[in-house]
Amino acid sequence: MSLPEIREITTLQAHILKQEQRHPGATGTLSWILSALSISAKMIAAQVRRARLEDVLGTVGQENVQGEQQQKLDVIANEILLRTLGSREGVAIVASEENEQPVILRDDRQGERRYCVLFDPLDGSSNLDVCGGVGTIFSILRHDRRSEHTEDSVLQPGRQQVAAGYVLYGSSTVLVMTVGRGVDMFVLDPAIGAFIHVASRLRIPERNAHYSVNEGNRLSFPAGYQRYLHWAQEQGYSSRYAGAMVADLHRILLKGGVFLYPPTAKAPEGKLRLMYEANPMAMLIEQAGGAAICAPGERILDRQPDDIHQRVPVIIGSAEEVARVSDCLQTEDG
Ligand code: P6P
Repeated sequence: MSLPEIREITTLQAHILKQEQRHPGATGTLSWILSALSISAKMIAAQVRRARLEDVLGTVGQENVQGEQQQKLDVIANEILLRTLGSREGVAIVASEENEQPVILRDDRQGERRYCVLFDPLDGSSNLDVCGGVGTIFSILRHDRRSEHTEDSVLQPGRQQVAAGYVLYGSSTVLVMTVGRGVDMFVLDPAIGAFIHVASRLRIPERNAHYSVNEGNRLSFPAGYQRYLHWAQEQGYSSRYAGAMVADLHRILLKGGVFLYPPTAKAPEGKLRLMYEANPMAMLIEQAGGAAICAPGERILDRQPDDIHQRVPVIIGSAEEVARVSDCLQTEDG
């Protein structure tokens, strides 16, 4: 797959500053937040790379708010993000998969613009023990001072995001992000400790005979999803599933296809969290020319949240592939 060619060597830091200079009214607040996320990614990458050596793998023996076994690195990654973002004046609220409630850092009603940063610190962390891909997902919203309760400022639909991205700790450490003007990709060069810009204006292929779903849940999928999987297998589609949304969607961003997490018996609303998994990934894929829905005719980015940890069904990927799934969901039982 040929990526849009990059001619000059630019680091993530330089790219952030270049984007800021394009907006004369920019205060630099968002740049500082993106810089904090970059530092966090480097620190988490260093931890992930040495996990087995420093025996930080495995669980801490307690569950997180999701009722999932917390991996030691979940806790470490969460602490890194809370501390780097906490030092940025422009951050009003942070919300994490690992924290039951949003953390209010600055609650002033006047003053310069501030932001809310939501994140899944280590998505797919159960892959750590087997050296599988894991990732950090982040979403940035403007802080809404009009909220009656400060913490409700984070309950905005995904279309309000000002930036979104992920870091994939895989065979290399890749950071993919958007500030609403296309999708850029960076790769960490561990020799110099910098993210190097490798692609801009990324476009997801319009089609690819490839789907990504946990087939183990298939018997409890709603009929429309069963219809789609039957059709895809009759067409000879390939199936790939890493068990980490970031790893699966990075593959689909670069090669095309569709990622599904339907409602299941265990997760009737779907498993993935709207605010810090589905929304940021939906913004990225739409910015790359793809589609992201939670039901036929309903964009994920239009779903109005009422709880920071709410879950949502997810159909994300190439526009043509998402449309095929949507058609199968709408076909009457017949
Ligand atoms: P399952 C990881 O736990 C995660 O939140 C996503 O990253 C991933 O896509 C999904 O859950 C995997 O869930 O039920 O297939 O193991």
